[in-house]
Amino acid sequence: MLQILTPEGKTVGEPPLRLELTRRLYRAMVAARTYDRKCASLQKQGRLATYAPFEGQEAAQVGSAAALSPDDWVVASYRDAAAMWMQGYPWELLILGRSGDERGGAVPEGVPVLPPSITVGAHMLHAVGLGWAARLRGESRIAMTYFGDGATSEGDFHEAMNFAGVFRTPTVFLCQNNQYAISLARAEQTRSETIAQKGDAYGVPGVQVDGNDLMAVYAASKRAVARARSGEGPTLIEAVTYRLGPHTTADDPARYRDSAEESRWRARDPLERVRRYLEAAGAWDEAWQKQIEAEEAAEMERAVQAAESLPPLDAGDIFGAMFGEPTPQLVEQRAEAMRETG
Ligand SMILES: Cc1ncc(C[n+]2csc(CCOP(=O)(O)OP(=O)(O)O)c2C)c(N)n1
Ligand SMILES: [Mg+2]
Repeated sequence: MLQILTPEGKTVGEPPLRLELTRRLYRAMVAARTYDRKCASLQKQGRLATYAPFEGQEAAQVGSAAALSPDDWVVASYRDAAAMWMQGYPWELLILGRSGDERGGAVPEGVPVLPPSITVGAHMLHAVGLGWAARLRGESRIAMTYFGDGATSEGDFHEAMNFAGVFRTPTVFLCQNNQYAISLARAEQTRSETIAQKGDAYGVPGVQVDGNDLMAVYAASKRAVARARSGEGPTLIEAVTYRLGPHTTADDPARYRDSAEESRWRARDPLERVRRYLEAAGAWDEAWQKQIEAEEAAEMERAVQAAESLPPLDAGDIFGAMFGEPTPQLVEQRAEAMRETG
C-alpha cells in the first residue's frame, strides 16, 4: 500500500506536492469538513433530507480531484461532494440537491461534473462513456469516477472495467474503500484480498493507496491521470480509508461496529496528518487555522443562504427535467401533481 505521509505527519521519500499546494489542499479539506458538518447539522434541523457524511474521506477526494485538469470529468456518488466541488460544482447546488430540490442537479455551463449518483455503481459506466466520447472527438479530457467498496460487487462495475480495459478508455476508477457498505463490513463484501486486484481480471492496473494520506492519493492519481491522457488506458485506485460517521443521517453505526474501531481511525484523521506536516515545515499556526475555519464557515453560510433563498420549486417543474419533449404520461402526471399541490 502506497503511503508517503505517515499518521505522524512525516514524509517517506520525496513529497509529490510543493508546500504551497499542500497548504491549498489542506484548506480544501477544511472546507470539505466544514460543508460536511454543516450538512449533518442542517439535516438535524429538518432543512436537508437524508445526508451521507464523508468525514474521514477528505484526503481521498481532495487529493484525487487535485490531480485533474479543469475540463476533466468527475462522475461521482452521493458521498463525494468534496471531489465534485474541487472540479467546480458549487456548494449551494450540492446543498440544494440534498434538500430534495431538483435544481441542485442543474450543472452550471462549463462545469465538467455530473450530478451525484444515488444508484450504487451505475455512474461508472457513464464515466467510461464520457471518456470514450472525448477520445472519439479527439479531446484530451479524461474522466475520474468515484465509488465505494460495496459498488465493486455491482455488475455495472465489471461492465465498466471491462469496456474501459478493452477500449483503453481514459478513465480513472477511484474506489474509496471506507470499510463498509452501510452495515456490511469490507471482509464480508468480497473474498478478494484487495479491491485494487480486481483490476487484474480486466487488464486494468490496480494500485492500493493509504486513502487518508493526501500525498499518496495525489501521487497515485497524478500517475493514473497522465496514463489515461496519454492513451495508455484506465487505472483502478483503491484508496483505503474509513467513514468516521454514519452511513447516512438515518443510520446508527453503533449497531454494527465498535467505538474502539472508530477511535483507531480517528487517530488517522487525514486533516490532522497534513496539519502536523505543515506545522513541522513552519507553514501552519493557530492563527491561520482560525482564519481559514472562519472564512470557510462564512462561505458555507453564504452557500446555505443562496440555496435557501431561491423561490420555492413549482411542483410541475420536476417533470421537465428528463425529456426535451415530455411523454404523454409525464404530461398527465404533471397535471395531477399540479391539481394536488394547488
Ligand atoms: C443499485 C443500488 N443498490 C442498493 C442501494 C442502497 N444502497 C445505498 S448506499 C449502499 C452501500 C454502498 O456502499 P459503498 O459502495 O461501499 O459506498 P459507501 O456508501 O460506503 O460510500 C447501498 C447498498 C442503492 N442506492 N443502489
Ligand atoms: Mg463503502
